[in-house]
Amino acid sequence: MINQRIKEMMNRQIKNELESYYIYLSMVAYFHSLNLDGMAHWMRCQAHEEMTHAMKFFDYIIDRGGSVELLDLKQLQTSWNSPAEAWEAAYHHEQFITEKISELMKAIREENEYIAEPLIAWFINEQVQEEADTSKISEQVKLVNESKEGLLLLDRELGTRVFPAGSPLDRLAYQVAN
Ligand code: OFO
Repeated sequence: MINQRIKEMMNRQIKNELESYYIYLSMVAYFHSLNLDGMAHWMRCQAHEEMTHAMKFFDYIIDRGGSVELLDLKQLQTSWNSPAEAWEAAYHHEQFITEKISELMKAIREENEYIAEPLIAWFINEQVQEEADTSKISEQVKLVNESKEGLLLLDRELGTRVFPAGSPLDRLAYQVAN
């Protein structure tokens, strides 16, 4: 049976992951509005991935005999002043998620809930990647600055991202591919 404190934290983390989904989806719409379809595509993949993250916690709570509680999502930012600002916001958001995952690891150790450690260790590795990706793109967007050619080139490159898993609601697909 899942420890009560860990269950509550994981339910809050489902909300955080769904808010990640929501904010990245909002960025998809923003990038499309600028005709930056490659960036929009990259963020679509990212939003999709965030949904799989939420579902990992969702399924874990159920597997451990706990109850999933879906909390209210807060209204998030829907527009940015520039692509650079949006990418920087994505990077800061990932840093916030890393903080939350680290708090979970700390709590798991305090509560001796070691059975949850592999799941949280997976998320810790994932955050290294997610911070690195968003920080790199954010810096690249700053580098090209006002150059429309540079921005279009970067947009094209980001449009090649491939999301390997199937539906985020398909447990087998996301467990294997993510
Ligand atoms: Fe973007 O991170 Fe989920 O966990």
